[in-house]
Amino acid sequence: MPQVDAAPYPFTFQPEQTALLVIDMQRDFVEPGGFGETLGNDVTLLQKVIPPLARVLAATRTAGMTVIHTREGHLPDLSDCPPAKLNRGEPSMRIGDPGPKGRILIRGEYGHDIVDDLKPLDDELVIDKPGKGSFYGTDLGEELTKRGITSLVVTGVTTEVCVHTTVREANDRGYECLVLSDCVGSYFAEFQQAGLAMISAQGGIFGWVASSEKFLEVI
Ligand code: C5J
Repeated sequence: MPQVDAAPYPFTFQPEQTALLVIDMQRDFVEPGGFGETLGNDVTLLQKVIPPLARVLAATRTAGMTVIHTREGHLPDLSDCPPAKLNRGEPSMRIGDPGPKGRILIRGEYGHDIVDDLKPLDDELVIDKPGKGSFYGTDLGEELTKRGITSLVVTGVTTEVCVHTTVREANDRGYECLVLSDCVGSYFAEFQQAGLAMISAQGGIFGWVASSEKFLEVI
């Protein structure tokens, strides 16, 4: 069985029972004019995730592993967006407002879609989620069960929000999660560091952490 040099100890996995999960690599989070920027963030900080993640994506496809993408966003009538989320943070523009890349965080808009360098293939599953976690309000759990997936290699943005929420949800559902440290990104350096440390602390309380280089060595 392949074994990745990871913290807090090596991560072993069966490639056919493992999926690469690419979380929310949407223009709305990583490019100017989207949701991330409306909350006051420097979105260019997330762009360094794209090259290593593109290498991992290519390698997992070549290895024949399952690849699943997620997108955070809402229906055009906002019926799946709780007022608490809509109003939080006094943003410069709200979810659903028209922005330079279309309506902010709305399904079907240009800004809501995944960046060109990480574009899903036609046969790859794309999960649209209304919340921060990838399991909440989606059929991700059923889709993983259908495919016999028991382990997840987790990538995407942002480390302390959607990546963390998803890893916690997955951990409670019994999945083994490996988070690739250079393939997840935060708008805050201190949250990136603490977010990764929290996953592998206490003997791997939520899962494992390794660099993409260590993962690529074994697939
Ligand atoms: C946020 C996400 N940060 N994908 N979403 O609101 O992490």
